[in-house]
Amino acid sequence: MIRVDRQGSVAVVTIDRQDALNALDVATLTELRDRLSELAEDGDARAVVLTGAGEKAFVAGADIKYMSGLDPEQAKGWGALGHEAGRLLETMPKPTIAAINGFALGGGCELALACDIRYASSRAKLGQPEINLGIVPGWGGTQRLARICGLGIAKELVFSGRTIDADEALRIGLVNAVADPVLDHALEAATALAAKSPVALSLAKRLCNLTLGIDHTGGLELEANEFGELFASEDAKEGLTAFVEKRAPNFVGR
Ligand code: DAK
Repeated sequence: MIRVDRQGSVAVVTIDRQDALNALDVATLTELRDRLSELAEDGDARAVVLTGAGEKAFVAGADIKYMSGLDPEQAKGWGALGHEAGRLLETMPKPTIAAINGFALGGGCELALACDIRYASSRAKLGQPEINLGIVPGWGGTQRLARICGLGIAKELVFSGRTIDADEALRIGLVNAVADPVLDHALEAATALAAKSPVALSLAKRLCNLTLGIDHTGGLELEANEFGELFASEDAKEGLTAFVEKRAPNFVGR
């Protein structure tokens, strides 16, 4: 479930599915998209903080069990839903801040990348491990990671699937700061931003986003489409199924 709590004019959105380390299934992701859509229009919410419930995870990714059963068309729909949530975080006319309180892997890292600002707890672990499942990032990771950290770093992380700690995330610019408790830090920053002119802030955000250019949208569309096609491969089925069956995958290259 998704909780939305108000702290003055800051809205704190908490993804709460702790039995799966806040991994996003259809119900949770749909609810997140809907709450973000409401907050985008809500003049009383001047800044939004996104975090995960519990001590362990921000979001441990898209739900692998769900994805293991998808065909290419379903995978495209699943990709589109995640992109809607990401675009809302990226373009809503107010600042969005990720308070990364633990694992931010795969789709979890991608949601954080879609926020304007990222703060991490010293316990946080981040990465794009999709390659280990025989798939690729599908909610903007192949596009946004390069724009935030640079193409060389993005390729290394996406190709290797390596998980990094908070200090490395700070060093490569993936997070803006490491702070404990991270939610307090994010709330303090959000409260300071919420006191600024909403008109100027929304314009500042729109102008900063212009640097993304129209190719960004094209890149996201291409990613969503190509990701869906990948679900026709034996390796994607094998990687996803192997995780569900708790065994090592055997990739055959088809
Ligand atoms: N999905 C489903 N369940 C998950 C999960 C996930 N991503 N991550 C963890 N869980 C579940 C575990 O299965 C386990 O459930 P039970 O077995 O108890 O039922 C429970 O959460 C606790 O996890 P662990 O027992 O594994 O906890 P540990 O502390 O031992 O390990 C871990 C924590 C985060 C290292 C481990 O859980 C892990 O490796 N999780 C998977 C992380 C991962 O690979 N995340 C990336 C997922 S791929 C696209 C759309 C989206 C995406 C791609 C394309 N399109 C359609 C375009 C995104 C892809 C991804 O996010």
